[in-house]
Amino acid sequence: MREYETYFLMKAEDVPGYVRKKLPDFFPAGAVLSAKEIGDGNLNYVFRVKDEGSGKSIIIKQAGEETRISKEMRLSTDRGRIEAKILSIQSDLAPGLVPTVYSYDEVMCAILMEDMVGHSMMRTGLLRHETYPRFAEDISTFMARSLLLSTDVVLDHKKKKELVRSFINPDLCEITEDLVYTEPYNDQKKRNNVYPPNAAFVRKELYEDEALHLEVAKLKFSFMNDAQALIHGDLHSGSVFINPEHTFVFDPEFAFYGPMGYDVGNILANLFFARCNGFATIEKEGEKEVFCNWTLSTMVSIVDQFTAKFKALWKERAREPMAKVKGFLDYYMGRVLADTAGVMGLELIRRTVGMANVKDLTAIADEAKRTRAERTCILLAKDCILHRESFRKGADYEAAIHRVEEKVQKKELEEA
Ligand code: SR1
Ligand code: MG
Repeated sequence: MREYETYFLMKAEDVPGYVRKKLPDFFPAGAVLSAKEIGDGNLNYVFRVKDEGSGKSIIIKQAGEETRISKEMRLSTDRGRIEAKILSIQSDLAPGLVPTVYSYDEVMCAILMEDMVGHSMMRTGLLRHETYPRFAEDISTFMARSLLLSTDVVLDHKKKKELVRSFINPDLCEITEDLVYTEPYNDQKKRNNVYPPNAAFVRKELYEDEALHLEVAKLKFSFMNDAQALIHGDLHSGSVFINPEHTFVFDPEFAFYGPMGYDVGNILANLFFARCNGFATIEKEGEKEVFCNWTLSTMVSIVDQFTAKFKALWKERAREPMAKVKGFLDYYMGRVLADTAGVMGLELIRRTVGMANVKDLTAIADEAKRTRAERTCILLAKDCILHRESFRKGADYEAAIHRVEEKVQKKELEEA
C-alpha cells in the first residue's frame, strides 16, 4: 500500500487507499470503495469516495502544482491549507452553511471533507433553470456573518492582524488581479476569450474607455490594499452546492483579507448570468418568466437582506469604540455597497470577455442571442462600475437591469 508520505498528484485509483490510511475509521472495515474524479473547476482535483454498501461517502480535494485551465499557470499548493483553515473559521461564523472539514493533509495538500449529499452545484442547477427559494436567505446570512465577524469592528485588532498574516494568498490574489482587474480592459497577456461577433463592441466599450479604466484602477487598488474582512474570494455559483431547502458554500481557496463587496458583487453577477441564460434559452414563455423573475427578485433580496442582517449584527457585536460613533455604520455600509456594485460589474465583464468564461453565456447556442446577452452584461457592468455610489438598495439593481435590457432590445429593433 502507498504511504502518501511525499506529494504526488493522485488519480482516482489512489484515493480509496488514501482515505483508509488518513481516516481509518471513516468507512467500515471490508467496505467496497469506489472513487471518481468529479471536479469541474479551473484549479484542483476533487474526488468522491463512496462505500457502495452503505452509501456513505467523502470528498477529497487535492491542490495540483499547475492549474487545470492552463498548464503554464503554476500555483503554490499552500492554497489547500488556506482553504481548510477558512472552512473551519466560516463553519464557526456561519454554522451549517459550509461543509465540515474532517482533516487537512499538508504533505498531499489534500482536504478530506463532508460530501454535500443531496445538493447540486448551483451553476449546474441554474443551467437547468431550477430555482432555489432559500438561497437569498442563506447566502445573505453567510455573507453578513462570515464577513462582518472577521473585521476590526468586532475582533481584537491583534487577533485580526494575525489572521491577515495567515491568510496572505499571493498566487491566488495575483490571478484575480490579472484576470478580474486588468486583462479584460487591455488583453495585455492575449488570454481574453472574446466572442467574435462582439469583438468591435468589446474594443470600444472596454479597451478604449479611459473613464472606465480609471474606475477599475481605483477598484483594483481597493482589492489589493483594503484588508477589511476575511473574504471567500471566489463566491460564484460554482462555489455553492444547493437544493431548495439548503445551501452550502465551499471552495474558498482564493480567501484573503480584502474588501467584502468582492463576495457580494460576485454572487449578484453570477445570478445575472443565470438570468441571461434563461432569457436566451428557455422556450416556454411562462417558464422563462418564472425563472428570470426569480433570478431578479433573488438579487434584490440578497442586497436588502445582506444590508439588514449586517446592520443588525453590527449593533449586536461591534466592539471597537470608534465604530460605535454615530454615522459610522452608515458610512461603512455605503462603502461596502459601492464596492459590491463595482465588483458585480467587474465580474460581469471578466466572465464575458476574459480568460475564465461562464457556461451560462458560452452555452447559448444562438449567435444573436449570445451576442445580445453579452452586450447586456457589459453595459450593465459599466453602469455598476461607473455609478457604483448610487447602487444602495435591491431596487437600484432592479431599475438598472430593466434599463439596460430595454436599451439593448431597443438598439436591436433599430438595427433590424
Ligand atoms: C486560472 S483560474 C481562473 C478562475 O477560476 C477560479 O474559479 C477563479 O474564479 C479564477 O479567476
Ligand atoms: Mg473554485
